[in-house]
Amino acid sequence: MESYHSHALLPNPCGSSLVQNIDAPLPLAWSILRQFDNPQAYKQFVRSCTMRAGDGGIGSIREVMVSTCLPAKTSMERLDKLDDDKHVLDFSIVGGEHKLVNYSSTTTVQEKARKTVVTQSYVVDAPAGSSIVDACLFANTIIECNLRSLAKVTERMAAN
Ligand code: A8S
Repeated sequence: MESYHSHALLPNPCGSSLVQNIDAPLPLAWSILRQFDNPQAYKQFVRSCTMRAGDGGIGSIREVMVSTCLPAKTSMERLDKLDDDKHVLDFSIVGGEHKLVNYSSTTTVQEKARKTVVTQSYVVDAPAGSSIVDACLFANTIIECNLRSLAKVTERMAAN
């Protein structure tokens, strides 16, 4: 599983890996996470999402509208990998109005003692005019929120 999180090195990248435990079955967590056309199912800062190419399979492109509270407006994102057997999802940011340059990420889901462990790793380049450390701190904060929200949503569904 760890080999999925080794990203190719970009010119000036930084990256990180975040882990979230979910007290719910893996298939439920994966069913929410795998919907590339519905990121707002758990991503709190996503206002809406429009498919620009494809219907949610590999190569699909979505345009995400970001909440007004953030220093970003839109993000164009491509699904690079979706493996329903190994539970791996890769996507890259290919455009939009925000500061994450050359961002690409891998998310894996694993089962541990009837619970679920989600790991999301990413790489990103330093944006013009702000430091790589700031870019990483920002990305980490968003991803931590997303993963916590995924846990909440999944656990709530499991309880019903
Ligand atoms: C993800 C991870 C991130 C998404 C960030 C880091 C983003 O959607 C938000 C604000 C931005 O400035 C960049 O897995 C961008 O979605 C919430 C629009 C890409």
